[in-house]
Amino acid sequence: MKNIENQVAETVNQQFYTDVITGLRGNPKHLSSKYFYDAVGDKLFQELMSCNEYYPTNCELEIFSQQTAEMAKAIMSDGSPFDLIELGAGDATKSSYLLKHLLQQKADFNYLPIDISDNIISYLNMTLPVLMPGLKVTGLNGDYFDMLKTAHQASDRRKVVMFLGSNIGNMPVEDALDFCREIRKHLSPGDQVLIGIDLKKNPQTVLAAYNDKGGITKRFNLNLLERINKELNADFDISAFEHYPTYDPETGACKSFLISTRDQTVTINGADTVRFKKDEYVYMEISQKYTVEQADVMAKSAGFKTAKHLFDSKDWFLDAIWIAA
Ligand code: AVI
Repeated sequence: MKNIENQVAETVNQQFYTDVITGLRGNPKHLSSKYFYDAVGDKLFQELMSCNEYYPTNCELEIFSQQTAEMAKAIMSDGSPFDLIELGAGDATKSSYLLKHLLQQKADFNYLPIDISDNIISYLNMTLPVLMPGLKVTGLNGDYFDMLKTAHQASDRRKVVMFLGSNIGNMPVEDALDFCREIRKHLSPGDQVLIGIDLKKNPQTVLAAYNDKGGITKRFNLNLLERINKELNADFDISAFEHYPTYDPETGACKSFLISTRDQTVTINGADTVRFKKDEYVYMEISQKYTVEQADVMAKSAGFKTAKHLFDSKDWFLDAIWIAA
């Protein structure tokens, strides 16, 4: 067993190494924000979610806590039994409001959180049934689409797939559409998607959320260099990189970069060298913002019909319910 676990860990590490080398040898240099989330990154993201400037979490929490009944009614649909699947469930704080309400309504459903972290899945499998007696939880640990396939094969109940937190924003627009199309492929007509999408708003508000005064977002980005140092035996001088967030209100693309403050050479894995020119940038992350119309177009292009829009009181964030056509 240990051997298999070691092999899996090695494969994951090999992928990380390949992605980092490919990204830093690319033109322009880039790193993937999916690697932000090691133990330190998870903690920094938690901190970020409760800082003043980072609004998306609170907006979506407001929707889940204040419009629970409306959301639940749409999801319960004709009252037939269903599987409620959550992609990237995290600690399920937001979904807990919905789960509690569905239990009170005596809805017939199973909750299937999917996450690539086995720690998160074990935690949810253990804690949720204690916190919400009567809740049927089957956590699935693995790749989103592999696990969606597993869920599809395991039961013929209708499916409701949740993808919250504007995680869809961490993909460029074309990839986001492909992702939604891929979800659609794993569903049957009438199945639903509940998706959280951050909306275009005052550009200063967006930019401030990714440039918080306390410097948490900066540390969140720089932590990926620390992670490369630790896990891939590299020698990044963290103090020689600056955080540079941007927001383009025309395209809705909010992007983060790290800028090299001097000419420098970094060694990775003891042998691979990467040169940085003074002022050269590394593209780190996109957090795409949409208009409501763009969200509707994405739904339609991916094979869904928009059934409902739920907004927070500032109209900054959208939770949309789509039905597979
Ligand atoms: C997880 N994701 C939706 C966050 C976002 O807003 O793009 C990650 C993040 N990056 C910087 N701040 C938050």
